[in-house]
Amino acid sequence: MALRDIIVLPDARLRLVSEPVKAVDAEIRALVDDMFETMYAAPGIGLAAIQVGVPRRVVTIDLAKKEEPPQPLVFINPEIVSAADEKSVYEEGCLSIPEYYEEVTRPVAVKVKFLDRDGKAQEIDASGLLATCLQHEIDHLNGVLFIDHISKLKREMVVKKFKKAARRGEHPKPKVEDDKPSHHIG
Ligand code: GNR
Ligand code: NI
Repeated sequence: MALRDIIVLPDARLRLVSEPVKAVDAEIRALVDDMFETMYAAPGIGLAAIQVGVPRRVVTIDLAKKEEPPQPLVFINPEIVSAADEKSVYEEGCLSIPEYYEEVTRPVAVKVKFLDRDGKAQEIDASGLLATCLQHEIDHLNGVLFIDHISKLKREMVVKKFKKAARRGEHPKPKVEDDKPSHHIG
């Protein structure tokens, strides 16, 4: 088990379309173990392999609250089979866009087929936070970020902020909501 580094905006790898897993072997299970360790340490409720720089279709999720026992969920090659017409709004965040949060509208429920960590085909009817999180993670596998679902103005402001932080070699934790013209901060 090892902690892996989480890549952040504007890392171009976040825009890759991840490749399907051909066989759920020891290497994939080691990746899954590292993803859980990294996700719990962050902490986050979900992680896609590309967020640790691995362009494979692997997702980990754990929605258990701090005081509850862990409920680790693994989704390999997940595919949305169907989505509810009804939408829900949730304030999302992303470990690859640290400290930025915005409301995203998505289907309130999705049916997802996937392989489990034994390589066995499974299907799940997800609703609520699990549906939101699964859609957020499956987006990552397709190079899509939650900021792609918000207004262009907000998205461009976030991307600009992270590009500037990267140029300056800053630890990428800008506070986008208190954005001020750069001449005010030097
Ligand atoms: O930790 C996370 N929280 C979260 C909150 C609302 C909607 C989605 C998420 S997933 C996120 C971790 C992450 O970046 N996964 O890709
Ligand atoms: Ni994310």
